[in-house]
Amino acid sequence: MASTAARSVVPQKDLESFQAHLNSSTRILALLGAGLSASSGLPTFRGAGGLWRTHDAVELATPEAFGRDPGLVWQFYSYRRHMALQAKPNPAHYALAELARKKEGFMTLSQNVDGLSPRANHPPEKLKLLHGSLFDVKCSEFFCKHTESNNYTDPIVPALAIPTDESDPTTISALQARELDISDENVALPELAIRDLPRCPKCKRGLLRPGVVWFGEMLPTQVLDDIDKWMADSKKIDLIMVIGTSAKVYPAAGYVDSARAKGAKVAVVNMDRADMPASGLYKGDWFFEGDAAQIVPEILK
Ligand code: BV8
Repeated sequence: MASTAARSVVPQKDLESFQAHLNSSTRILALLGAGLSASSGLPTFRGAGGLWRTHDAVELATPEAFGRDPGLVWQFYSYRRHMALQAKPNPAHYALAELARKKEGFMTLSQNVDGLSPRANHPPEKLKLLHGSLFDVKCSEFFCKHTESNNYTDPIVPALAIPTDESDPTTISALQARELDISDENVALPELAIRDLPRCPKCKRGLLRPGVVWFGEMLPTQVLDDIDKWMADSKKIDLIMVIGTSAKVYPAAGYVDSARAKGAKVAVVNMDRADMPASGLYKGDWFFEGDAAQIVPEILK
């Protein structure tokens, strides 16, 4: 049976010119956004994915929201932890990890907090998580510096367990009881008492909070320093790939301009050509339109 070569999703001319540049590049940046994980089943941050129940995700991702209603914010993050743990890295996560292993001067800047790049064995020294991780937690008390990394306990406390549909007599055991979709505003959200939320084991006073960077918060200083060091290198930057991001969140999006200022060509991978900022700054030298999970493995092979 003749083998059916995988249908190329990228115009041959663009593919050839991009790959020629990639192969001759030594210093390469990749800026990743939620679109990279869309094919792993995780909703993006804006557009349809940006709403959680009746809340705009951007509004829940703030210290003010946590101060006002820590239970609701924890239910939002516990749901995302649960979904991210059910999801799997897709071929694009693996292709980027592979390139990072092959190319000495490669650095990935990810805005994603879903843990999928680390689970695709992306070399940690070449992966900067600009916005933290759903699987880090830290104390919300300013004076307490308690932090925990790689906390994959799901749910992190019993009160945050995803409610199940006990009314369905067909389920054989509780384990198979259907989980309710609490991202649907028509599904009742369990009431939570503050005492049921995760408490800091160190100072015993503060509530633990998700170890992500909320709007209005500084990005992790160590991450910023590492990137500044990498960027400060006198050598030019040959290429920045801008993958699955609306490039609207700063200072992350600012790295595209910084890379271009150091000579980088820009390759954009996005499902929607219209979604990139209209400003010419993000006019890519290459614009690969479509699903990152399909395009990235193809252009990096
Ligand atoms: C700060 C963690 C200052 C939480 C997130 C200028 C300079 C500095 C700051 C600002 C500035 N202007 C405005 C600000 C403030 C703000 C900001 O940028 N606001 C925006 C809304 C304008 N920035 C901040 O607050 C930052 N902090 O600057 O602090 C400071 C200084 C000193 C002292 C104190 C403070 C902090 C920002 C970090 C916020 N946290 N995440 C959480 O996840 O819950 S950001 C959040 O948005 C996610 O991390 C997400 O990754 C990120 C960006 O979104 P995208 O990844 O791009 O996702 P989006 O849905 O937007 O787009 C998806 C794209 O994929 C689309 O284009 C779509 O077409 C495409 N797509 C979809 N499917 C596919 C696809 N592409 C390919 N394949 C597919 N299948």
